Amino acid sequence: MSSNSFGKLFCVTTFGESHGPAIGCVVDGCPPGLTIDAAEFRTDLDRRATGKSRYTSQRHEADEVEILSGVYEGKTTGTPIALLIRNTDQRSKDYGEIAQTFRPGHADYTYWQKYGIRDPRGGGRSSARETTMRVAAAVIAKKWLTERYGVRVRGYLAQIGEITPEGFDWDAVEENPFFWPAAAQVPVLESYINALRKTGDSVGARVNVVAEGVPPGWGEPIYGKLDGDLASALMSINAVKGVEIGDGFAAVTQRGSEHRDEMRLDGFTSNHAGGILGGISSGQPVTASIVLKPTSSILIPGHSVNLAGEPAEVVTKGRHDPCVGIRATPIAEAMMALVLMDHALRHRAQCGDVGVVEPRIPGQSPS
Ligand code: EPS
Repeated sequence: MSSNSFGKLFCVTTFGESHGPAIGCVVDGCPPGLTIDAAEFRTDLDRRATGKSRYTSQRHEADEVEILSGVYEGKTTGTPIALLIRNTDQRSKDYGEIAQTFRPGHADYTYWQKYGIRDPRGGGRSSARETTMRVAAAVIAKKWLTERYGVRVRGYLAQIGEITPEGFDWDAVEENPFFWPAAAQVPVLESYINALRKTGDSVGARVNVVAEGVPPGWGEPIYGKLDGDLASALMSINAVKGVEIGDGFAAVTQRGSEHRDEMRLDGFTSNHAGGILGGISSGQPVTASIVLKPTSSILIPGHSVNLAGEPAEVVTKGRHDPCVGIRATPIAEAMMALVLMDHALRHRAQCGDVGVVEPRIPGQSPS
């Protein structure tokens, strides 16, 4: 299977299946001298993990990272960094029946059509388990971006089903299992998901991600646009069906006089563009939004076909998320950070000598 790597100068390759012995990644191109140790992966891996609240899959993985290479005496050496996480809580018998059928809305059918063989246990390679390694790789990228440029990447759940935030507070986001920015609504979300679980169904969600402190100049026109690479990276997250940069699809009803972000010497007056103009960062916060479809593995019986070419009815057992968007915030942050780090290195390689060009309109610094 190809296309398991992405990034040009900061290149991440992931490997492994949901119910295999381990998942892992190789991060190639990290500059030498970055201090990193295994304990630093804990926070973001826990933010993404299953089983941390009753509103996600109840699979319990320790997600202990082993650093196999590329780090000596606590510092990156510039050589490939290999990270490994052993799978410990697979329950493959849940997938006994699914091995013979295709879950509607899942990658089961397309993997089968493409390869003629598939690992049905836990969805194999198509499982969201793979996103663990994106988050792990991005711990390195986030740290480097913050230390080197003061960049801060963070996200939040911006919609679940019909519910949107009533108010906004970054501090609230990390204080509830939904990454929801309005604390008063958390009980509403809890009842919503509890009721949804009882029906055996699932629901979609929207996650917003913002990178503050990105300097102007990152991104390469024409075929290496920052927004192009960001859209591709975000779209590669399991279950993502839509990506917006800046105002995204809302731009369809806007006028040019409204959408353009006017410039004053003391700053831009708005950020409809999402911090990217002509594929290059403007110095404004880089903003993106993703839509995740409702989880396809649900308890409500659905029509399908089996391997023998007969009609079949599918009910998915196992420990599935009623809404994959609930724990997608760290994954969206990870993809944003990985793309930004790759482009930071690419900009430095080609244009490192250009330096600061005047006039420079101040961007917003991380708050
Ligand atoms: C997933 C199905 C579930 C989730 C899994 C993603 O796996 P299982 O049926 O083996 O419990 O738990 O998520 C993770 C294990 C993870 O770490 O994110 C799927 O079908 O994508």
